[in-house]
Order: sequence, then structure tokens, then C-alpha cells
Amino acid sequence: MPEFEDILELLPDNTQEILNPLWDRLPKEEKQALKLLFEGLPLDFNLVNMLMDLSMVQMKIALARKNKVVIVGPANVGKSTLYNRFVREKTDQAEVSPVPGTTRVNQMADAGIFAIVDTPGADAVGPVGEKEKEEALSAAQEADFLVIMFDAIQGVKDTELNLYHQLLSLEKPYLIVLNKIDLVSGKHETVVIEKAAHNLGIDKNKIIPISAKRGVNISQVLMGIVIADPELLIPMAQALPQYRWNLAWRVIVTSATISGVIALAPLPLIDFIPLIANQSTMVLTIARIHNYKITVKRARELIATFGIGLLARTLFQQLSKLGGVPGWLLSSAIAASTTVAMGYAASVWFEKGERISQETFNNLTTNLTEELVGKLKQLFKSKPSQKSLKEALADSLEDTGMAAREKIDSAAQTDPPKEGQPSV
Ligand SMILES: Nc1nc2c(ncn2[C@@H]2O[C@H](COP(=O)(O)OP(=O)(O)O)[C@@H](O)[C@H]2O)c(=O)[nH]1
Ligand SMILES: [Mg+2]
Repeated sequence: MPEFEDILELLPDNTQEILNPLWDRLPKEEKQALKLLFEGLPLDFNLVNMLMDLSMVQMKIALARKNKVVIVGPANVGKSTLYNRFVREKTDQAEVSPVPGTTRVNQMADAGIFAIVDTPGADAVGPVGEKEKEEALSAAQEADFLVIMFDAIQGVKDTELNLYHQLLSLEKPYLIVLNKIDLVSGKHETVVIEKAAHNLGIDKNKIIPISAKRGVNISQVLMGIVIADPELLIPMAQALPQYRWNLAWRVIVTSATISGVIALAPLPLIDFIPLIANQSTMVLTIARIHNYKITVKRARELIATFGIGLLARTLFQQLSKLGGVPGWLLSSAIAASTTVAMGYAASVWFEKGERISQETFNNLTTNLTEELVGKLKQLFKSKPSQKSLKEALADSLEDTGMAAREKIDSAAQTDPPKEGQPSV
């Protein structure tokens, strides 16, 4: 997992100089907090995109007022392909083709917390393509940030170098990407990057090798753009806790459905070993999402503090007394519910260092069990297959609305942090 500094390092020195005053305006503590928030962010493009969506909620501004990120470079290097990776609305997609000169005018689309601009090839030498070049340079002139793209196969020659210097003279913050890296065999990759860097007269770690077509390293580009502007960084950072819950929730749903299926076997509810193994894995994964490193032993201890075994047995006895609910259904619903409650408790623990109260834990489990029992009873007149049960549980959990964390938070209380927490 790259750290904040690793991403910052991708930006050219002169861009870092432009950015320093922006960063300096941020209070020291805020800078530190932002860095910490970003550490451990998994650089998967889909996840970063999800974070962008969440950030948009924090930053509801019109397209016209968003920062403009302009992709600029020679014809046919893959600018429109990269542009399409960033645009949110399918209808805004640009035409991509192997024919140079496909893009003739600038086009702008919403890319979430910034606006993205695609430009025609800007490498004209003669009168042909001169108009396109002017068009591209005018977009670059108005840019808040430039993504300068070159082609890994074409490399950087005089024409590219001229364009590069012309773009630098605009004194905009920028980053450099070398596209179509997928066409270079692994063992030649370093050589190709070094050569381009040498021709540009820069350090090789200032070039981000990407494949716009295959989606390689696109999140680095995205994070580079975001890190370059604290105004973009702040909504993203604000969205991070929400994002972590979104990820954790996915893990919780998966684990809870597995728990439900484990309990479907004619298992005396006394046998908690497979359930605890499943829940331990879940707790470890949630810890990872929050950038905590814990041992399996510690995860088990955390689970044990909530006395899930006893709670499950009590619930089982109480609810089976009411009658009309088959044992398999009850144990399955209870196993899934305790897993969800445990996932929530773990998430709160790693995020805030607070243990949710036993009462909250019990209420959460009881309410959810009742809800699941109701749903499963309607769906299944007899014992379902594992697959059907998994799907039904996953759907039912989505229906609870718990994917929006506020819904649980508002009902939950926490015990004040005790000594030794959360240094798990
Ligand atoms: N192999 C490979 N081809 C790419 C990549 N990005 C774009 N292309 C192809 O390169 C051609 C030109 O792409 P396009 O996005 O239209 O380039 P533009 O002229 O810079 O906008 C198309 O045939 C794309 O499919 C890439 O990362 N790898
Ligand atoms: Mg194009």
C-alpha cells in the first residue's frame, strides 16, 4: 500500500513548489490528519472511485465551478481513453479510435470532485493539425491541473519535447503519465521509463506508467490529482470514514451470510468454533480496512468480550418458545445477526477506540434476528439450499439500510474508552 508521501513524490518538483503554499495554508494538525487518513488507502481504482462518489456528497458544486483537469499530449497516445475512465456519465464518453485526429475539439465532463477535459492531439508540426494544437493549448491555458500524456511505444522525441516545454511554460501543476505500458514487456519497462525520463530531463520516478485501456495505475493518477489540491483532498478525507464503513459493510455482509450458512447445518448452537473462525477473519479484515494490525488471538479476545455464545443461546431459547419457527431458520438468523453486530462493534472499535455497550450489542443482535426471521420465514417454507439462503440473507441485510452507518450509530451507545484501547 503506497503512503501519502509516495503519491506526493509522483508530482514533479516544480509542481510541488506550486503546491507548497496551498499546503502551507492548511493548519499543521489538519495536514497531519489528512496524511493519516490516507495511509493505508487501498489503491484499487474501483475503491478510489467509490471514495470519489462519497466525496461528491461533501462537495456538491456545479460542474462549471469544479477544478479543471486537462489531459494533454500528442495525437493517438490514449488521452480520450483515459478521459473515459474518469467521466461519470456514460453519455459523456469520448470517441476513441486508432485513427489520429479523432478528437478535434476540447470536451469537458464531470469526473466527480473535479471536471475532466479531453483535448485533440497537440503535436502538430505543420499547418495540418495546427488548429487542433491551438485548441488543446487553450484548454491547457485554462487548466487547474494538467495530465501530460506520452506514449510508451512512441517515446519522447523532439516534437514531444517541444510540446512538453510549451506546457511547462504555462506554470500549471501537472503530472506526467506514460501510457500503453501494457504494450511493453515487463523486462523492458524500466528501460522505456528511464529513456522517456532521460529525454524529458527528469527523474524516472516522476513518470507514472499507466495503461488507460487496461486500467493500470489509474488510481495513482487520480490520487496524484487529488493530493495536488487540498480543496479536493478535504472532501475526500471527510468521506473517508464513510468509505471505510462501506468497505467494512461489504465484508460484514459476506461474513454474515457465511455464518448463516454454517448455522444451517444441523448444528447444535453450542458448537461455535466455525462461527468464531469466520468472525475472527471478518474482524481481521475490518482491522485492515482501518489500517490496524492485530493478531488472530486479539481478534478472538475482542469477539469474546461480547459473550456471543451466551447471547445466541438465550435468543434461541426465547424465540423458539414462541413456536412456529424451525430451528435451522432461527440458528441461521442468529448466527448472521451476531456476525453483523460483531462487525459493527469491530468497526467502531478500530475507528474510535470505543467499545459499543453490551446493551447496544444485544439490542442490535435481537432486532436484527427478529427482522431476519420474519424475512426468511416468508421466503422459505422448507429448509433452503445453501445458495438460496446466502442470497436471501445478503438481500435481507441490504434491506435493513445498515449500509448507511448513521442508521446504526443513531441507535448505538458506546462505553467510554478504557485503558489499553484501541492499541489492539
Ligand atoms: N495497448 C493500448 N492501447 C491503448 C491504450 N490507450 C489507448 N489505446 C489505443 O490507442 C488508440 C488511440 O486512443 P485514443 O484514446 O483515441 O487516443 P487520443 O488520440 O490520445 O485521444 C486507440 O486505438 C486506443 O484503443 C493503452 O493503454 N494500451
Ligand atoms: Mg482523442
